Amino acid sequence: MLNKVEKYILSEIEKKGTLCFPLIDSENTLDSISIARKAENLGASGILVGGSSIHNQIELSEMISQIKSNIKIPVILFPGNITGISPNADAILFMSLLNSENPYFITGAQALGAMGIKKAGLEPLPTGYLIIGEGTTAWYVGYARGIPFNKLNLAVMYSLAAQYMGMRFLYLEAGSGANQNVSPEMVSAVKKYYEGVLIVGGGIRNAELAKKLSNAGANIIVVGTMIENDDKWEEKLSEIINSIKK
Ligand code: 1GP
Repeated sequence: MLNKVEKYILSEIEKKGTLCFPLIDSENTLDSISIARKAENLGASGILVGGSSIHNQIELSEMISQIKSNIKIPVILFPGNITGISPNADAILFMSLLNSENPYFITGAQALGAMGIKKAGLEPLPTGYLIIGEGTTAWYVGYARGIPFNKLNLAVMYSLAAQYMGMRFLYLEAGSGANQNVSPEMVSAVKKYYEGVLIVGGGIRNAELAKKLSNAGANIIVVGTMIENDDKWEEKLSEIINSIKK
């Protein structure tokens, strides 16, 4: 049986087409409440909170409860490790970094975190996480053997494996602030086979690219660094959201 947040995501995709989930990194963002509020007003469907190097769970939890009291859309954890778990969120991308060379990031952290997630009543969204390319923090921290950007067939193989292992979400990740994004060609190759919710992120900063990824089959586009770094982020986020909706 699907739970509340997953049902909501599926119905939003049905209604709106490709969704945008802004990512707030609790350690780099000072103005998280106002960002979350503005993003919701601009049409974001959910807020991801997380990052590869979160170390302060108390700060994370406080930030999430403040965000939650200001918005209606779900707050979903995007953990890089067990330190990224907070009972205050609505759901968690329960991710396995499938192309890691370190079993800790494939099943170890998951086992350590599972009981806390159960006790907190957090909704787990079973997610295959694939890191494409090299040199980003997620790649380094996760001991990823990055799938080369041009090896579409490798991404397809892992994606289908994720589906066969029961993962209803798949995240193609170029890494936060990446210079190169996951290509529309890779997204469309994966989409031909993978039958779950396809999330794409890393280095997406403008509507033109977001539109191409949406046309290629992305169901959710994640935008993080652009919101943190660009003075015109509201205008650009609005363009992104408008360009990917049905
Ligand atoms: C990172 O995919 C997300 O995990 C978002 O990437 O910060 O480059 O938007 P950016």
